[in-house]
Amino acid sequence: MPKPPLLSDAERAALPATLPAWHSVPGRDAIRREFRFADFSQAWAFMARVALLAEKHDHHPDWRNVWNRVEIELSTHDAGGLSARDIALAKAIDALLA
Ligand code: H2B
Repeated sequence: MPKPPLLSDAERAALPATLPAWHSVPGRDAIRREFRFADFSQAWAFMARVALLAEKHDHHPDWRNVWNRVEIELSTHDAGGLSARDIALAKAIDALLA
């Protein structure tokens, strides 16, 4: 895939409205969201669904799981920062829980 452009200032300014649950990451051009579930089994089931989404998007999260908690960070490695691919994947992840 060709290297995607980084988000414009206008696209960045729209982020709090379009992805209110996601926050910027200090020191990295990325967005992150933390999820909490009832237990590990539910967290892992969610991760399995995100993994399938990531494959479909050919775009993969940087993430961490501690028992019932899943932390997801999105950034486009190929572009060295946030691109439309991160926004698309974040929206698709949010839609899993809607
Ligand atoms: N995921 C993320 N987060 N950033 C990328 O730049 C990226 C990816 N690139 N998944 C894709 C895969 C690339 O490495 C493959 C070759 O398409």
